[in-house]
Amino acid sequence: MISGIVLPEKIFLIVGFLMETLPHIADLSYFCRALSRCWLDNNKIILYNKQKGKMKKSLLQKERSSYQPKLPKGLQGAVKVKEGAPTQSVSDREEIQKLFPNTYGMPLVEFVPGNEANHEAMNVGVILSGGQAPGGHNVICGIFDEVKKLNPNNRLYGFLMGPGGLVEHNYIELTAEIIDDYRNTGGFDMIGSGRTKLEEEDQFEKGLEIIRKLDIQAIVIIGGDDSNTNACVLAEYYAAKKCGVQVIGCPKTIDGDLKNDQIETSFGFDTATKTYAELIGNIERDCNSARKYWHFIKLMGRSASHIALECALQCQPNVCIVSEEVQQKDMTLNQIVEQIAAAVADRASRGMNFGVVLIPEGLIEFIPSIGRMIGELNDLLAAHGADYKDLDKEAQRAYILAHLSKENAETFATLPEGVARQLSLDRDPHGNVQVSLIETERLLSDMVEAKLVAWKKDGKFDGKFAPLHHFFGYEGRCAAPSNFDADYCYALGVSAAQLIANGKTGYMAIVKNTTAPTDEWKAGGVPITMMMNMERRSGEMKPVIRKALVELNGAPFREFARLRDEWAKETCFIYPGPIQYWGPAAVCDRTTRTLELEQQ
Ligand code: FBP
Repeated sequence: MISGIVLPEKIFLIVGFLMETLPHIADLSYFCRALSRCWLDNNKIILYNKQKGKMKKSLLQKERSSYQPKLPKGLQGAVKVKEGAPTQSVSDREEIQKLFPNTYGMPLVEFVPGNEANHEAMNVGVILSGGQAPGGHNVICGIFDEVKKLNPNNRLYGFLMGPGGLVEHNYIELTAEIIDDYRNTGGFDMIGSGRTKLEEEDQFEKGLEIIRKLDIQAIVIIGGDDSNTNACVLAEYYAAKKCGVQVIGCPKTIDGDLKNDQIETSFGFDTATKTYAELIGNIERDCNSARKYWHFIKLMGRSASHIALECALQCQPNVCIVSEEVQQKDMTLNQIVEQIAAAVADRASRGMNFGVVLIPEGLIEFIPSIGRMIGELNDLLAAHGADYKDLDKEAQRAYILAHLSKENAETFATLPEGVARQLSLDRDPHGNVQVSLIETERLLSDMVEAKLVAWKKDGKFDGKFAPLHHFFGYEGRCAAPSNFDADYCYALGVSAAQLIANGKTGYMAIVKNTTAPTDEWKAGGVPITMMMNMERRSGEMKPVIRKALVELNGAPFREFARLRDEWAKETCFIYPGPIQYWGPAAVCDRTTRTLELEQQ
């Protein structure tokens, strides 16, 4: 294998090996283990360098790499911990406490300026989990810079392709050279991501093997609600076994649904919504120029409608459906269709045969009758998935119709076949329906069209309806982080490193007061158990972090509800344009409308 390696890499391999083994020259077994480890590690880095060598950086990427994220005062120099009162979970307190006896009830933590102190050397591992979100690389850069600042001998290991990397022992050491390549960039490609669910004891034990081997003191899991729930379970497991391994979480997801009294926003939401808003604004302008199409735009957000709502506030489309409202008003699919068709017909009556409709990706599960049906289907697939999987398409449909209750079977039967099929496919490893695969935008526009044809016959519609379809999701998940996300993520990384240095486990890194100037942000940590409650997952009650849905009495929704009738009647489009990285702070450092309105 060595013959294929170029000279500097050979030198790297040999020097690394000698540094590792010389102090232990008398111990033959250690010597052999170290030889194989050096060999594997270096080959991974060689592979990484080869791949990197083929990719060129854009001009923006080059310029942007020198951006120095701004830090809150409490994290700028030496740091001291200020502890608050003990905490309680948001509900189901007894059950959660019983399940997490070692990590329940810990206090909130805030970092404030302190005095310099000596820190023993420590190694840290980091994992990116779940869907990509802009800023993930900056979290890792923040962890790296802070652990090196605490002690230059500290090492940071990145587990590859998500939590699976920990279990399968796939990792690289993150060196300054690697880190510098990814500063302020979007994507998770520094170490990759995955959706492996860490929940089984043998996974924890496999993880422990590599943690011991690399002498890792703490693992940081950067993920959404499900991944942070797993981080908490892992923290409890290692604490119960007194392994001396800390686990820290970081709040990530473009969906914006990992937020509560302690977490103001999940990272990535800011950049992703600004990216979608740019695209929606461009479509609105095209729409207002040609005046002949209705654009149906589905937006990511597996459950909550935060993304759709934020984009609506930024772009003022003619219609935006909010799943949480549909659920609360107990609306049927037909009522949603009528609402959109009414807007189309009204605008047509005033000569405007064009418009823009935003649809949240998770809508289908929030239509109460369909939601109930999916709930039963989830339990059915969890219990009988094995027999069901081997059947062909037709037999699967028949199986479901035969096993669902009468009401739910009727709902299933009324759905277009493609949609019903998508709902009966495999769940992701966390038991979620893969809603990004369901073409809700097409389903709705087809049904609106059918309704308009009927209304035309009745003389209730006199216009044209030419729909176009779009789905914006993956377009925004790896965008170059906005200044907000670049700063926020870096501060989260630094906080995570500080939580580790201060001996915390089962905590999530947090940064608050984020609508104030960065200097005034407050960094710290929240015990993950504080955000938990019991929910039904794959047929069983499980402790999970409560997902934050759009609150209909919250300021963002109320603002939308105040304005939406006018947006439907008139053309009130706003064209936000692309994210700006340099220029006036009012443009470059602006947060989301959601955060502005919530923090007002
Ligand atoms: P996370 O919750 O892991 O952050 O991912 C959210 C999300 O981007 C959803 O908006 C979307 O439904 C889903 O991921 C898509 O998943 P995948 O990347 O596996 O296609």
